[in-house]
This record gives sequence, structure tokens and C-alpha cells, in this order.
Amino acid sequence: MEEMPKPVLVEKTLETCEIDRARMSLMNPALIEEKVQERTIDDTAQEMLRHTMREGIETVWDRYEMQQPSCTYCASGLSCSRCAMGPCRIIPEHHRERGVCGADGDLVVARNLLDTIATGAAAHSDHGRDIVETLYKTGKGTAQGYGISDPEKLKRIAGELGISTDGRSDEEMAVDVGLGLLEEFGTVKNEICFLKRAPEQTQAIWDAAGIRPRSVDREIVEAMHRVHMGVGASYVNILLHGLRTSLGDGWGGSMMGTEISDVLFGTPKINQSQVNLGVLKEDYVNVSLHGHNPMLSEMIVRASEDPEIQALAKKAGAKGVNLVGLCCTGNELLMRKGVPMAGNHFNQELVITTGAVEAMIIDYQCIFPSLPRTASCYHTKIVSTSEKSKVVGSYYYEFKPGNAFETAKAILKMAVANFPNRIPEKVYIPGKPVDLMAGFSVEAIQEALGGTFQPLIDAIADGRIRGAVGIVGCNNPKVKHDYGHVTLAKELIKHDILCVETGCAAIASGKAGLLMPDAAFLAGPGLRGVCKALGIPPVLHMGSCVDCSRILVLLAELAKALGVGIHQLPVAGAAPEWYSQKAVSIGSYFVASGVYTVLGVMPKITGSPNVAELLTSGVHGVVQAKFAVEPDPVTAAKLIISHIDGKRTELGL
Ligand code: BF8
Repeated sequence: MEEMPKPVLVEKTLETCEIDRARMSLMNPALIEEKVQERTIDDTAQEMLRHTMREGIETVWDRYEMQQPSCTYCASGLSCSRCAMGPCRIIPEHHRERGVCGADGDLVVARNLLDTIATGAAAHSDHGRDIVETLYKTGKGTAQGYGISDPEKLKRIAGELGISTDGRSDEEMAVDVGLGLLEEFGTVKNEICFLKRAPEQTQAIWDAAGIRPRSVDREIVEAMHRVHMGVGASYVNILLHGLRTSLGDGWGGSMMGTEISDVLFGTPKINQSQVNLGVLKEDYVNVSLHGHNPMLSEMIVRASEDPEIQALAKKAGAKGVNLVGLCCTGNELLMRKGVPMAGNHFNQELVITTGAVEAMIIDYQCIFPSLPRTASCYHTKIVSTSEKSKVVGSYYYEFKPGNAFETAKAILKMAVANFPNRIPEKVYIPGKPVDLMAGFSVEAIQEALGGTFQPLIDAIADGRIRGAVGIVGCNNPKVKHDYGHVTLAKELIKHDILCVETGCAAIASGKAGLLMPDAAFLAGPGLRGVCKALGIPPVLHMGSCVDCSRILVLLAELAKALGVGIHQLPVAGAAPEWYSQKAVSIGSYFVASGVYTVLGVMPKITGSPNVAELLTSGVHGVVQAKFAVEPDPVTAAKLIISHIDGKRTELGL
């Protein structure tokens, strides 16, 4: 019999709860309430925040305060620490117009931005590669417990890659599709097959601008090359490569991540579930799944249904195992399995502070390195699973496709064994969960429309739906948690604009009740009528952040049906609370694909008026779209509505 996988403690145990008594002593009830109201609109998060401030448990908002005032040079993109001649800051008023190497402010800002885009594109694409490798291993029979859930989609993708499907088994096709897609990352092929999904007009824009990506890895590596001292010296040229790199993410790495996740785990269908911290259950072993890759979380779901795990949970005194999602791996599970969501990025610490979570299982991306510190004040165990993302103070299980199911079971056994360690007086689960509807893949939207996009196109043409906006991205302490997302979505639907959302934006809308058909009462009369007729919400949850690629596919389908380029559609993108490099890559590939995109948080570009001008104006001449930055979501909605109306006029609608 094979030995059960065992965890290894990463570096050290954090057994001592670190309470910030100094800060605690400064807190009085009035100050706590003031901070709570400033920090979040999520009422279950508000409740837990009161608790953390009373108890002296540090959160992301506290650390943000402790970091103030932030460095104005860094904030404006004018600091550079890429080489050992520096670090440098560009301060013209002190006669420091150039860094030691001679780079001026434009170049320093542009290089920093390209670095940011490349990092985001790498994160999405490396996730995509992990999924594609799993498909290949599934075909080879070396991925324990994985299978093909959507053979039709596998066949369709094989067709796009020119791989024969006649008389071949799913496994044979999985091997060839896996290898074919792995080649998209970096070979001499010099083309990414999913780019052909874009309308011809959009592809022609890429070719004219010289920004058609050649392969996913190549553009990211070249970005790193270009930001090395003595390579890229033109800020315009650097930024054009940023657009190319981001397109390799959106139409390459991310799209592969989405499509192959669908092949392996199923293409999402419309489903109902619940969201907010209230999804935790006092009498169950609560396990939260945090990160991004469904390879791990899907296997945990399967393992949680195993009779041995259920029996162990009961033996430990619980009614069973309650899995709850966080961030994008939560979105993946919600979309496909209807697993309830505990919340988005800024809920990750608060989940632990309920005292009711036996284990938080993490893979990679958007995971606060300080989670084990938070957990040290409770009985929660942080379980890391990715070799790329070992977190100090966590229990690490090596999770690979070859040992997936056994590892998932071993992790759940650890969680169950931790149930008796719960400290009853520390348990507090706030509020009641909110109902939501999710699962709006492009295929599910088409099905809801009766099998064709025509009803949506008709509704846009006759003005019942004025346009559509993709609201995406994160939480950021510079914006009141969820306020940016929810306010923008409410403003847009009020003006008959359909919202499609991913990532933490979608979770915010879920918590605010906007993902239920009932929310149509907040919409304008046209959109309300369409929602009522179809039984859908005015805000559609399209998945995780890599699933922004679903938005690209939807836009491509609509544009092709109308015979136009994506840039001609009455649509826009928005990232009201973005923080991550991945979000910068998403925003860049939205713009590069022809989608006007409004950011709620200023990127680090204000140090270069030339770079700022290029991104918010000049780039329109290159890709027929541009960025705008507007922190107030009500004003952002006005900008978007005016843009959409302009596009409608150009289309003669
Ligand atoms: O990839 S929206 S905070 S969880 S980066 Fe992260 Fe931002 Fe959330 Fe998902 Ni996306």
C-alpha cells in the first residue's frame, strides 16, 4: 500500500499569536466604527473588521496605514532599481533628469510598466501552462483522478489546431492538443492559434501596429530583455511591446487556461449558490480554498465527497466537510460546481478570524504571505500546495497531477483532525449568506439566449441594451472594499448597460445581490425587460481572472456577427479596484483588443506626462482604444456611457 502524502512545515511554525497591543490601545469604539465604514461596504466583512480591531489582529488595511506616507517617486513610476548603478530617482527640480545610465523619466516609467505587464502575463500564462500540462498527462494516463469532462470542446480545439479527430479517443486527442498548446508558449511557430478567433478587422489592427504576439513565453522573455539597461530606450517602443505581451496573455496563456480547464472540469453552466463570510457553517469542518488553479481545488471537491473523509468528519464530531471558495479558485469552483464563496481578495484574512476554519488550502497568486501570522491566533492551518508558492509557516504538501487525489485526501484528513482544536469562544460567523447566480460561460450565455447571440444583438441594436461593460479586477486599500465595483455596476445597469464580470469584481457584485435576476429592478427598463424575459441577472458572472478571456471570445463573437472589429462595438472595460500586475495585463489586452478601459486606481505613470498621454490618448491612433483613469465610480460610469453612446452613433444605432 502506498504511503499517505505527508506535509512539510515551511521553514518555521508560527505558533505565537502576534497581537498588536499598541495599536489596539489606540482603538476606541468610535474610531473603530469610523475605520470600518471607511474600509468596506461588505457587511460581513465590517462585522469581522470590528472584531479584528478590538482583538488587535492586523489586516491588510492596517498594513496599508502603516506604509503611509508612500514614496511619491515610486508612486509616480520615477524610481528605478533595476541595476547596481542605482537605485535612481528622477527629480528634475533637483537636476536629476536622468538615472545613472542616462534613462529619462519617460523611459524609467515605461520600463517599470512593461515589467508590470510582463509579470501579470507570466502569472496568468504559467497557470495556463499548468492546466495544459495536466491535459497532456491526462491523455497519457499519468494524471491521477483527472479526466475529460467536455469532449466536445476538446474536439473543437483540436480542430482549431489542425489536429485530426476522426475515430480518435479523447485521450489520444488530449495528448495532441496538450502538446499543440504547449507549443504555443514558445517555439518557432510564431503564431498563437486562438488569435484567429478575433475578427479580421481586429487582427489587421494588430498587424498594422506590429503587436501580434508570436508566442506566450517569447513576448514575456523579450519584455524582460527590453527592460534590461541598455536595451529598450524608446518609451513608445517599450509600451507597444507591453501591448503585444498582454495580447499573448489574453488570447494565449489565459485563453488556454480557461479553455482547457473547461475541457478537464466542464464548461460552466448557469447555477445558483451563495456568497459572503456567512457561508461558513459552525457544525461542519470548514475548509477554504484560496488561489487560482482549479487543478487543486477540483480535486479537493472530489476528495471531500469520499466516504472515508465524510466518515472521519462525523467521527470528529462534525456534520461533514464544508468547502468554501475565496478569490479566483473560488470562482472556478463556483462557476462549475456551485461551491459557495466566502469572499474576494480582502476577505481572505477575515475568513480566518471567524475562528471557524480548520484549513485554508492555497495554491498561488493573490495570497497574503502573512496568512500564517493571522492563523497563529486561531486553530486554522494554512496548507500550501505549489512548489512555486511556499509560504513560511504553512504546511506544505507537494501537489502534482500524478498524486492529486491522494494528496487532496491527505489534506482533508489534516483539516478534519484539526476540528477538535477549534476554540469555541473564538468562533464567530457573521451574517447570512447572499444568493447568487453564476456559470455564465460564453456557451451558457448563448444557451440562455436560445442557442444564438442574435437576441442579444437585436437588443443592442434596438437600444433595449445600450451596451456591455466588462468589470474586472481586485480589491485595493486605496478604494473602499467593493464600493468601486458595486457602485459602477449599479450605475451602468441603471442606464441599460449589461455588465459581465470576473474575479473579485464578480464576487463583490454577488455580495451586493447584483448577481440574482431580482436585481433587474435596479436596471433601466430595457435591460430589465431582457433580464425578465430570459430569467438572468443584469450582472453576469463569467468566472475567474483568466476567464477574462471568455469576455474576449464573447466580444469576438458579437463583432463577427455584426461584421465589425471589436473596437467598433458599444462596449467598455473597467477595473475599479485593481491592484495586481495581472490586472494591468488584462487592462492592456482589453485596450489592445479595441476596448476602451477605465481604471479606478492610478497606475504608476504620472511621473511621465508623455507615457500618460500615450496611454490615455495617443494609443487610440494605434489600436482604436485607450485607457482612462477615474477613481469616482459614478464619474467613471458617465465616461463609459458617453463612450458607448459614441460607438452606437458610429454604428448608426
Ligand atoms: O486573479 S481579481 S485580487 S483574486 S488578481 Fe487577485 Fe485581482 Fe482578485 Fe484572482 Ni484577479
